[in-house]
Amino acid sequence: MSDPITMHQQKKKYLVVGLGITGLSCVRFLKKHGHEVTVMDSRAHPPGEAELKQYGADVVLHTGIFSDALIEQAEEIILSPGIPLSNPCFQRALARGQSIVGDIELFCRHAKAPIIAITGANAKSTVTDLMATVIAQSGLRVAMGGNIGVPALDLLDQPWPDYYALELSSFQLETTYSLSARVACILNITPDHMDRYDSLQAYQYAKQRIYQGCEIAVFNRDDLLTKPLNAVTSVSFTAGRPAVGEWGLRQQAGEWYFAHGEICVMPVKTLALIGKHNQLNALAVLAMASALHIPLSVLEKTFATYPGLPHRCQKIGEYAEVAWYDDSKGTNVGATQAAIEGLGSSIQGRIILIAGGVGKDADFSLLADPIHRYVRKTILIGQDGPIIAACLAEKQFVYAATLTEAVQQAYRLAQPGDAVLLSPACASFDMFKSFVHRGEMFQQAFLQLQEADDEKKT
Ligand code: UMA
Repeated sequence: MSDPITMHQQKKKYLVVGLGITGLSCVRFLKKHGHEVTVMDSRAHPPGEAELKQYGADVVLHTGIFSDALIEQAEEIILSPGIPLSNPCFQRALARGQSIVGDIELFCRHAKAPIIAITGANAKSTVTDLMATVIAQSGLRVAMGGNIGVPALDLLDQPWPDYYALELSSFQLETTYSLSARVACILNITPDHMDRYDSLQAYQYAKQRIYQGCEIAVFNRDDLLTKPLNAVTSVSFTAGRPAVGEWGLRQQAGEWYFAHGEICVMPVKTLALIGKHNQLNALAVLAMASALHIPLSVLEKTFATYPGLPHRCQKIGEYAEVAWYDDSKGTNVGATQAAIEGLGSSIQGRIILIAGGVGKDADFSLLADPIHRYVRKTILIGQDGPIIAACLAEKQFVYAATLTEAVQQAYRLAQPGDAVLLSPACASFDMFKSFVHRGEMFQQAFLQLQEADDEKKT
């Protein structure tokens, strides 16, 4: 199975730390190139244990406490993103002068096409996917991966594309040194993963590594933490009026436009995705795509049809003049607030909201105002439905025992021009396996409702 060693190198002794999907992709890649690989994972039975066997008996897996002795033997250590570099074993290895890199660094050393790199605390999957769709629609070949779920090294098994579109997490960026992206973008930086970083600044510094060696940096003018800390050619976007050379929003004759400097380039209503947050996402894509000289006509066509990622304010259909949206990924109050405000301000009627589940001690009173402004009725499900109810007036909500019952009630309560929105503001595991499962059940119940209704009519 081994290809000749092509990695500007000879056979080397690697230690792969972590056997999740990243670790497995590293083993696959290194073995394919004829290297010697040992694996170490702190878990007794890491997820990749069974699959590892197919890479040969010589790939030994060590589980349990990380061993300094094993680390010392390695010529290079490949660290999975879930393991912090701050772990004392790896700090000792660095002090000894050992090289510790991540899968993205390995990828960058071998990738033969320019990289579009995207990070942010929120929306990085949507922007990466939209950007990849724009590139594909322009007739170029694109391979997408990274934190979005396809390990970057797996992309090297595909024919060379014209561009790689990578979603990168701060964890991945910590161990990446040779990114040198054609375009690198930080969408936003708000506190996240504070169990891993000492401060917001430490998190910001990890994210800022995306700009290292890039040709063009794209940043969010409304979020100064995203602004490159070092001198680099940059383009910014803003939800406000854009300055010369910048991307933003302008109003002309009562209509809102995506604008470049003073020029209105496309009506905002072209974008099928709803909400202010998605307008910012589109502006980031406009900034990146224009840096790649992709024609506006391609962006217009893609924006008009791009449906978004599943379960993120995804329009799943229209029935009886009511639009239905699956925002099962709305697992916290902030996400549901954004979904209600984004959808509420863009429809003629009002929202029938389905919410509830495992509330994780959140402050649901923050939902009272958007619900008051945009929601006709809230249908509460799940374990913490009553906690949400406590923040609402009695006439504002009803309970449903199951999601299917909630869907049926929503259908009865909705009026033409309204929208039904599943955005639970809660985790799903009281009733479902995951937010994906919850979204799928919602979509299934919506289909069944239409079938049952159509049968009645015939
Ligand atoms: N772990 C141990 N001991 C080990 C190794 C791992 O306890 O020895 C734990 C980690 O602490 C972590 C979990 O196992 O909780 C998974 O870690 P991993 O590095 O093995 O993860 P992978 O399966 O390789 O998945 C990773 C990303 N996961 C993380 O960064 C935690 C995936 O992003 C990514 O899709 C995948 O690589 C491919 O690039 C997920 C994620 O949650 C979606 N990312 C975070 C986010 O988006 O906020 C950063």
